[in-house]
Amino acid sequence: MKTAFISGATSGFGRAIAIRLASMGFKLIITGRRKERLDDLTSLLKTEYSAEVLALCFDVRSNEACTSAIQTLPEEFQTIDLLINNAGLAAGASPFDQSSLIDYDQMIDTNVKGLLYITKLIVPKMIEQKAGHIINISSIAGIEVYPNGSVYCASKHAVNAITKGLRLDLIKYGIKVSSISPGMADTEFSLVRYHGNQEMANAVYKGLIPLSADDIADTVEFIISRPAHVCINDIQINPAQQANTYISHRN
Ligand code: NDP
Ligand code: 8X3
Repeated sequence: MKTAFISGATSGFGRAIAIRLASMGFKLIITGRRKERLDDLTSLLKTEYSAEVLALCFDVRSNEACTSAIQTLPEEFQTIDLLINNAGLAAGASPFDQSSLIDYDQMIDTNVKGLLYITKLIVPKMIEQKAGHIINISSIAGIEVYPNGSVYCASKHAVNAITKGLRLDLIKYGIKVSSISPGMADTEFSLVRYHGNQEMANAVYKGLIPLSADDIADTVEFIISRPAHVCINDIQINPAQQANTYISHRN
């Protein structure tokens, strides 16, 4: 039975990926900061899919917290076959001159440094195993920069550089490294970005059908079900009504 580690499984993509992997028979390590959400998901995965689940409640911005969670994994969860680096967020959407340093820190500490902390702890296990697959959840914001999003876009450009670097350095150990770059998807992403303003979050998706979290779970399933000799390097996936980061066709 294979084991997957998913960061940020309390909502959106991470939650949908956890459910999909449980349905495929994976053992799961799910993480996030909201304990109640982790508890709810754990019981759903156990009841509906008879999955073996380990829930770890910690903030990926703290290397100490990442280290103590990952270095004390129970024996039966120590072999990690699949790492999904998903925890992340956008904080704010304003022109550079009006944007906030607090938001910058949150995005860079979560999307870039958090991803590095987790990966740095799990890669040595994969090297020992001489096998593993890392899937980084990037964004179309990692491909094109859009107005009012310079630091979020920078964080996802960094994720793409890390993905490419990991692929170069880990190829000799038989470790695959992939990324998924989604466009607009209806999760809690916009609510978080607009600091809880539901009206502004709804406006993001007005007049178009955004991606769903299940679309991203489908993409993960596709990537991991390729034959052993195939590595999907990156998949960019958009709503049909979104051409790129700044051109959408709204009803
Ligand atoms: P959600 O807000 O629904 O989910 C984000 C997840 O990340 C939550 O589980 C949250 O858990 C976790 N998370 C955030 N900060 C931290 C932290 N400091 N420590 C631990 N966990 C954290 O958004 P999405 O599902 O949409 O986002 C998932 C990923 O997809 C992100 O990397 C995002 O940038 C990316 N993305 C999203 C797109 C979209 O349009 N929705 C498009 C392209 C990429 P908790 O709050 O419990 O800690
Ligand atoms: C989130 C999607 O539209 O901000 O990564 O690029 S978007």
